[in-house]
Amino acid sequence: MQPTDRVFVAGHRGMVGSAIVRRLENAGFSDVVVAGRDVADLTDHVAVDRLLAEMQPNVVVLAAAKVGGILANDSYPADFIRDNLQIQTNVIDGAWRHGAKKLLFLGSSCIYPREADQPIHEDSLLTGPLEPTNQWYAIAKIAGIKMCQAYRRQYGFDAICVQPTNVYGPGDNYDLASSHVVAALIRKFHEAKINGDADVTVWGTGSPRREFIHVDDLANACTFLLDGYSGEDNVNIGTGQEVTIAEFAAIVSQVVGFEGGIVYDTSKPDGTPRKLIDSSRLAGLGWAAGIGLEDGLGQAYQWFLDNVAGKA
Ligand code: GFB
Repeated sequence: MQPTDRVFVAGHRGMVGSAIVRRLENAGFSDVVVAGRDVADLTDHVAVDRLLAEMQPNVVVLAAAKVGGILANDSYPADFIRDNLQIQTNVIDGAWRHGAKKLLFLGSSCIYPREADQPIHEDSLLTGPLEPTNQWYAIAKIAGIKMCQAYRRQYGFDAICVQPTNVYGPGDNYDLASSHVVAALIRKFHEAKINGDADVTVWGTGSPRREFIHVDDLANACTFLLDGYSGEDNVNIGTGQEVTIAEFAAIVSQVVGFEGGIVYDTSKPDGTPRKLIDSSRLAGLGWAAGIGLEDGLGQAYQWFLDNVAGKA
């Protein structure tokens, strides 16, 4: 990938897409192109075909997806499988047909079997049953990976696939019904501090383990791979650090400055017990995450204060 390439970032309004746009612009890319839903609904193949015919990107980053936390995934299975299959099919096929030379597809660590050996190596894909709460989203993402691999084999299209671990950072979704745990707990601890509440309710038992990556690290890894990686094998993107949800809640409480207690709502699902991904393939290529969890959470909390807190 060259700074003169026209790079289409699909999903530029989302947390990951917007971080990739920032990263490309900071790296001197002068022809980064985007299209909001008002310009092209990515679930509509006619609209996507027209968009890519006009845009003629050299490189496509597919960061557009219907995403959400554990409850949203569990509550809207049809939306998650349909929207994601449509978006990725339209964009991958359209990118190839309109002459893009490279595409990066963002998957998710939930594509791996629920009981996969830890840390989860890329080769665990399709070796066992999925976590039920997010199987619909996972199946769509697995189909996207297989589509990239098929286009690479049959058409020689340089489509690469990455699997980030759980992502957080500026631009996250803070709606408690659809957010992931990081945004949810920043919001809950902040509001409890402001309201003087005695405690904060955390879903599940607190025992699941998660690995979190700051979105700026993820964007950095994506541009690193666009520059230097071309292969059929998936690449995991993680930090190698995991925490239990209980440990994580204690860290968020401290970052936010909440001094009350934590209670657990065990009527809510825990989801996958553990999903530490094995990022040694990426490390072998020469990349490592640079943002520690507490620093990253401090930045995320500041973004929340500047952009979300106190706003309707
Ligand atoms: O981030 P999260 O929603 O998704 O939840 P997953 C992670 C863990 O945090 C679960 C717990 O064990 C939740 O029960 N948790 C505790 C909470 N309190 C809260 C809360 O207030 N809100 C939320 N949302 N969680 C998602 C998948 O799984 O991970 C997606 O559903 C995607 O498909 C994404 O793969 C990366 O880590 O469980």
